[in-house]
Amino acid sequence: MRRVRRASGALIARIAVSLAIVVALPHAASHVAAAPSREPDARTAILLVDRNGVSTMLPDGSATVAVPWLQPGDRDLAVAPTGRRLAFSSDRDGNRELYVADLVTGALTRLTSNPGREDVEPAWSPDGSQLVWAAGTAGDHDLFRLRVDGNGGVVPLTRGSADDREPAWSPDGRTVAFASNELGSFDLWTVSPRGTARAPLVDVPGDARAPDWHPSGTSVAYTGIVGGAADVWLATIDGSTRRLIASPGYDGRPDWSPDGTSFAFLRGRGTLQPWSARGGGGGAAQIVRAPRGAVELVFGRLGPEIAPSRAARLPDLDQRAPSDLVVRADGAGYVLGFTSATDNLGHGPVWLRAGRGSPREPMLVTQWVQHDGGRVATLPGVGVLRYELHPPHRHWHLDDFVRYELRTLDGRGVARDRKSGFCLLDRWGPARRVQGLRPAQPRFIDDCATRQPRALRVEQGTSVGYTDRYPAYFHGQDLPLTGLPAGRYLLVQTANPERRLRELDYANNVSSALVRLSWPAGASSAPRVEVLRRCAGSERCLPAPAD
Ligand SMILES: [Ca+2]
Ligand SMILES: [Ca+2]
Ligand SMILES: [Ca+2]
Ligand SMILES: [Ca+2]
Ligand SMILES: [Zn+2]
Repeated sequence: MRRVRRASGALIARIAVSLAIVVALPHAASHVAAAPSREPDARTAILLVDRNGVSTMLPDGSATVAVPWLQPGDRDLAVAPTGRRLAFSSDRDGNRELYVADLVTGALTRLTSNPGREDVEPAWSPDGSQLVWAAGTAGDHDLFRLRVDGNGGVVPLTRGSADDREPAWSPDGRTVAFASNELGSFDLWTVSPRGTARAPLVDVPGDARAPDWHPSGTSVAYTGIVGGAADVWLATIDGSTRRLIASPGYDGRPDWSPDGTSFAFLRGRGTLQPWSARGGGGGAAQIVRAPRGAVELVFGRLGPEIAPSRAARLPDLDQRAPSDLVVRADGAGYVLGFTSATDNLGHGPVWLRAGRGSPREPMLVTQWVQHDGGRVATLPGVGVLRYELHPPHRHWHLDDFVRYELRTLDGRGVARDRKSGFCLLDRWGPARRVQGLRPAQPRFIDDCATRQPRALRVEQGTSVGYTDRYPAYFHGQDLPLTGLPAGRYLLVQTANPERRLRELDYANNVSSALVRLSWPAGASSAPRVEVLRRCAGSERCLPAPAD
């Protein structure tokens, strides 16, 4: 087993975080960070996985917010009983492996390194020190156990040709329930955490998958497939089974709330939606309408740093499709310029306060998140401001607020922007009109501390309903074309690319344009760039079949 902090996951380590509540503050505060006071208690929340990533919400579906350090394709989420850590599986390093995220710092640890097999479905021990999980290849998995601190090695719990899947550690710690096809079809089994005493849990009708222990330890809810119908069933350890929830479509993947009074499950035909019901199966209701469908749904007790909050007014950057593409000569070659516009369509401002102790130190940025009632939460370590010496700027820039790339249609990068800097202000104009969005009074009308290279405090940001619009060539905002073969390319613009700034959602941060590059008068004369399509909300603005 290897433990790796991913190099390319540097962003993760930097998403530090105390979204802790601090005192109400005056509008023009003269200090940058008041001492945050932690909210001590964790809150019950739901984590929803869809094809764009992971979001959290309150159990009633309100206050949905994206989790910055999880990516599309991450799944099998399991929140530690202690609330501080999240285990999951991901193929972000090329093969599906287990990871643990620290929910306070966002720091990731990879727990497995088995390129020849998938490592999936982690389940916590009740004390939060160990995981059991399933590892193997299609049709043949086995269960294993490890200590999350890396001591003690890996202990196999099952072996043989059966497909052993979806382990769930019992609340008293004594046994692990799982699904296995050892007797032909999938049934519920148990094994001790030492790998002994493998035995059927109960005799179930039909097939059984995905068991989840009730916190009392006296029953498991599971997906039962009987006569082709997938429904949520309950098996008690005294040997009885009964159907808890049924509908004509799929009902399955039950997950008990931490207090055992309700469970979440997935329901639907084709596209699945998040539902919950009371413990006995009554009161079934859809939690929220998930526009992209739901892949997975789990309960967890989350600390205030990551728990959703109805009071937090987070921003939501929305990158408009690239516009105003224009080619010009640059030294001996040619570059492509374009306009970039990033709207804030969220519930609160992008609000950045930077500070330092002396002019010799770096200007470190903290994100401030406004809460209803005037309180503010702080998120330190979200970036660095740099004083820009070149006219007409001569003020403080945030690097890497939007990233620009030219890619081939199969996604290979062929050109990146030079380091683009940004001064976020409300002066660049209104965001595009969106129903229900009420633009705020503009509050960021300064000029990023112009001609103050020795400044100790700089505030910048974007109010709700405003945009950060940068025209072609504005901040070195162009991409080199010289030497690129004629053909079709994607111009991709990504706001907040490292996800250092906390937002409501990240799926709308990317936009792209499909362009055709040609060299009508040869490689030593100006090329031509023609826009074929423009797409907001997608980095893959691919040709329509007719193109
Ligand atoms: Ca693996
Ligand atoms: Ca096996
Ligand atoms: Ca059903
Ligand atoms: Ca966004
Ligand atoms: Zn500037």
